[in-house]
Amino acid sequence: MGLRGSKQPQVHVLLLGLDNAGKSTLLYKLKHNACVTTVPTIGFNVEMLEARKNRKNISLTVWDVGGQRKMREHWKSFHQDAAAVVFVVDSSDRERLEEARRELENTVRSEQLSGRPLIVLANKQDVNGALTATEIKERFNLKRACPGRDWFVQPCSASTGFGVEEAFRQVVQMAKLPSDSGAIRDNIKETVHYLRTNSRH
Ligand code: G3D
Ligand code: MG
Repeated sequence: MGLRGSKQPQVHVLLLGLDNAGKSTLLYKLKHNACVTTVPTIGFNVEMLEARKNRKNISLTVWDVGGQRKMREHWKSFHQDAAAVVFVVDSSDRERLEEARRELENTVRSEQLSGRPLIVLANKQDVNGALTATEIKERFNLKRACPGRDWFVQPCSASTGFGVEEAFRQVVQMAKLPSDSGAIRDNIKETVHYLRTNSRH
């Protein structure tokens, strides 16, 4: 079914975080819980998921564009349409925690993403010695980093599924519905087309 034919609101969500944080695993888990349509991976992963918000069915398009760092500049208008940002952290990787913090800082500083709700996933909670959600919140100093923005830290394990549904519900609850969903539908189609023609890997 073409995207254009769908009447329900479409929102898109960016799935960000360092490599190895668990983004693809999380997307796979979500897909098996709630997937409607999938688009093949072409240097990035994208899944469409169904949800209910404000007593309406909505379509959530979750974009995992981790491998597309070099194309970031091309994503500006696309970022402007993001209903929410999900930032996945490997809570068991203390060595890269500072790198993750810096990456998150860059993300929240991005003008295109200003004011977008932020859901930080403290992933890999199944690993012994993983930092808790509270520890991540404190290490990342989220209170200070996120003035004027809704944010939430959810502990989860993309491998076991612990916390994944809660994370998804939180994303749906915090995502901002677009006032003009038609514009976003077109944008998704254009973006997929753009990535298909420009992906080099
Ligand atoms: P990315 O897409 O963010 O780069 P991936 O990360 O989803 O590819 O995951 C990177 C590695 O972390 C994978 O291991 C994956 O199985 C593992 N992983 C993801 N989420 C969890 C989790 O919640 N707990 C644990 N223990 N491992 C997790 P491999 O070994 O396949 O590279
Ligand atoms: Mg990946």
